[in-house]
Amino acid sequence: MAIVAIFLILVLVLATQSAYGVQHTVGDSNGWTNAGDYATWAASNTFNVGDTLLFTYSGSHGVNVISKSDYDNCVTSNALDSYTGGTTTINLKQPGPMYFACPTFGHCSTGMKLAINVVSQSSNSPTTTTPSDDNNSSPPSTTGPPTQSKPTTKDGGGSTNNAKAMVVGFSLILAPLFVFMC
Ligand SMILES: [Cu+2]
Repeated sequence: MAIVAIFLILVLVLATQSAYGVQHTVGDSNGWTNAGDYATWAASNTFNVGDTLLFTYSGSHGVNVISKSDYDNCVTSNALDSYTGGTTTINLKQPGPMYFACPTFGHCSTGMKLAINVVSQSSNSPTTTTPSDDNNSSPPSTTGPPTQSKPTTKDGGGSTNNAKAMVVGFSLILAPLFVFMC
């Protein structure tokens, strides 16, 4: 019965996350390290308002939220927000660019920095997105069905729909399992 309970909790967690947005694990399975390529990682993700960033890192690292000029110059002493502890979740609350860097000396300059552009998911305000750079020509995501185009500002919610489809799929797999075990 414990296994069933774990499955149900898993489904619940997935369902909750799909309702509140997609969680982007920074660096995917590699996490937040000084060996990552976060420009490439950011380009392969679409960040919508309501999504979250998950930083996972070892004790020698941290996460600072910084300004664009500090990002460009790898200055981490004026952090807007600063996080430590190995697991940091950032809620993407508003559209626009966000900048992060590790405050440990030397890490930002060796690539431990991340710039993302958060886009508005609502279709009724398409003009509020992409304030500065026009980098929306990011390569198609490797996840998701190939027939579905990359969600744009006009066609928001695609990734959320993907997550919902995943939950439905999960449930379809788990339902017979659940019946079988009871
Ligand atoms: Cu670091």
